[in-house]
Amino acid sequence: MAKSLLVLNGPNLNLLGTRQPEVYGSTTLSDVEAMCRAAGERLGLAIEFRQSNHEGVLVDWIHQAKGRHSGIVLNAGAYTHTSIALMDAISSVELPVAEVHLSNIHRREAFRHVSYISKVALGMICGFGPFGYVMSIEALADHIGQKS
Ligand code: CA2
Repeated sequence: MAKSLLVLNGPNLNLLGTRQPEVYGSTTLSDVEAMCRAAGERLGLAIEFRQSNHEGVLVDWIHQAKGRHSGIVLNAGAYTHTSIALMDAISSVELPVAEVHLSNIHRREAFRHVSYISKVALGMICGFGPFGYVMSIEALADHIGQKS
């Protein structure tokens, strides 16, 4: 069976492409999903793509990834800067996590400079818009030794 990656999106990312295009661009979350699926196909990886506005739901999905997925691409949205629960969930599953942000969080407000996810992620990509998701998938594919 093909290896798979879980692509998880946190709060408000369902609004992508519909509000604040000056900050987050005009690409919708469905467009991002299509880009991830295309990258997965190219690399021979199945992609499961999800979004939730609820912290506990994201925690549950991270737990369930153990044994089902080979890695996680995570844009935790604003929970990035607050959630010890998500950090602990990532530590507990021992799966490689690529943290991704559409915007460059280090060019923005000081409260966005702190990431609890970065403390446990394999690596982090930010500031490249939706292409960051594709880069994250490629980085995880390389990390898990997936050859296309
Ligand atoms: O840059 C990113 O990807 C963020 O994770 C996006 C979060 C933000 O809180 C993080 O600091 C950085 C916000 C996602 C909200 O997305 C929206 C999209 C369109 C309209 C409103 C919100």
